Amino acid sequence: MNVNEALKLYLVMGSTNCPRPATDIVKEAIEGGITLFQYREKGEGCLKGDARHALATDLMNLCHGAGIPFIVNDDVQLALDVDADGVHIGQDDGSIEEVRRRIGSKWLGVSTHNVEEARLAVQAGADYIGVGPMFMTKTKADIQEVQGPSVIRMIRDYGIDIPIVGIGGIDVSNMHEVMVAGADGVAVISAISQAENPRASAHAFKTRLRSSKQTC
Ligand code: 3NM
Repeated sequence: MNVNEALKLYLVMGSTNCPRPATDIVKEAIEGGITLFQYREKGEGCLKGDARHALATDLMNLCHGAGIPFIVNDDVQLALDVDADGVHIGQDDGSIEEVRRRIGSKWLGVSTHNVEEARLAVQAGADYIGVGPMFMTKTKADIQEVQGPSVIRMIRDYGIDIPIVGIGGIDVSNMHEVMVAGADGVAVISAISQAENPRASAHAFKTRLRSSKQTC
């Protein structure tokens, strides 16, 4: 699968984002049509050690059973241990070049917030960049200032053409703005992981994405 195809509907989550078992949520989200998954085990009460490894393996098996690539957030060693498809890192997670060296040809995603960070991520060998926060979010406390989808437009206007996924406060009602700004897809945590019906939520995103594509 191409990276830009996979980025269309990117579910990001770990056990702390879920009101129910993470495996149930991911199973339902897969049925609803997510195209990529990132295991992001963070925050108070997050799993560590064997439990973290076990959940990563269970979620990766669910994803791979459905042909969906499995990415690990930050934890390069875990990604290598379970043989994930890729790693996603933030600006404070060490050198991008060093992570690239460790993971070889696995996919590498980097969180960016402006043109300069995007430029450096591309130069260091990222396969895709996340750009956020698109909108206000309650899910991540230490977010940068919300600049909205226009940051993606600025990054595209600068000439950066690698796959881009928008993140932060995205729901079905505002995702179109992210797509028309030049994103290949949307990354969401709460809109799917905390939805009453994750399957229906993912399905609604997919339906909206199809109509966005026609107008992009
Ligand atoms: N990164 P939700 S915003 C993990 O701006 C993350 O880089 C962000 O959660 C960034 O979809 C964010 O629930 C949280 O708003 C996204």
